[in-house]
Amino acid sequence: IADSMRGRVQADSGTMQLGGLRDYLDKLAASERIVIIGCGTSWHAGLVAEYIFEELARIPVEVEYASEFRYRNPIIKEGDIVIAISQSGETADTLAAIELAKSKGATIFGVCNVVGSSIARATDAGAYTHAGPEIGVASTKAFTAQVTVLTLMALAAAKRKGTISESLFRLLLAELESIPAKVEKVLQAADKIKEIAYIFTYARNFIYLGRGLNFPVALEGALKLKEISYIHAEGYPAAEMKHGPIALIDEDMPVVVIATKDSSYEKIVSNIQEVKARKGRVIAITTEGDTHLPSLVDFTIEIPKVHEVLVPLVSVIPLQLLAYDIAVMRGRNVDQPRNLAKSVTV
Ligand code: F1P
Repeated sequence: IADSMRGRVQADSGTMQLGGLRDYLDKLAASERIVIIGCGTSWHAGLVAEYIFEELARIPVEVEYASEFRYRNPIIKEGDIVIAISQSGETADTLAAIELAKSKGATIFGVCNVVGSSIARATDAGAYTHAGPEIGVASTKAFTAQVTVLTLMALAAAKRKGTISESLFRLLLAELESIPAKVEKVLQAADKIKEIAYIFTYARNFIYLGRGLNFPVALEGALKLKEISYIHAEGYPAAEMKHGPIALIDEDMPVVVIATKDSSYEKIVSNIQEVKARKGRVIAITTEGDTHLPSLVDFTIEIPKVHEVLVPLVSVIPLQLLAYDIAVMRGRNVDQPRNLAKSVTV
């Protein structure tokens, strides 16, 4: 195990420990800017973290594909914190981006699944997700685990900075503990998700829409579908739809909308109305007990109520299942999709 990443992540309602980061928390809290790098699903986890760090700890965050960062001349100053996220810990683009950021004086934090991996060893500090490596190629549990670790980091920074109230801090820690049970609940909707997958097995395109923290989840849902079923899918912030993608909508376009009951609910409902007015077929991820959306959309998949800051941990699950079911129904090898490598080391 890399010395710098020897930490365990634990959350209970009273204490919080990020072992491998503990010595660096002051630095994290004092930072004026955080740059998050990663590829694929790890980049999406970084996008979720951007919302959470900015909301709770009020630290400006930029999120960049490591595969782009490494080939330009990014402005990194001494004192900047770079958080590298990687499931495998071996992604060549992320490793190269770390080396570049290091050469410019940044402190590097890592969030990795694989103990002792190259990325873990290249960082100054970090936390293992302890989710274990993915069995298949496409990242699924890694996303949830990465977002959990990043949320704990943001909470720790927010607590040190005093940008979060004690009551919200405790509420979010308690809510984090309730996530496994809520995920279990979503898994009980597996049969319904299968039925929806059956209807759309041979769709040629999909659009995924979300707002706020559910926007990166929309990107992730689209990526899972592309990776394992080879269906063309695009994710957009719901409000971006009117700036172009709306031209694609007709009765042959399934649109997956993450429409949970949070601060952007009213707005996302109006986005759904825009899609329905153009005959798009809407599959909505809704909050348990929502009686309005089922009358507006074609299909709903309910998830339990979760605090808005933590909603990606639960809202991503039905999208992963939908992609999985469609891929299986199309006869794809979900564990070993064509053209994809478990770790992209070139
Ligand atoms: C990044 C990634 C995965 C994706 C696929 C290819 O890997 O893009 O998100 O599902 O496996 O690699 P990593 O740096 O998170 O290991």
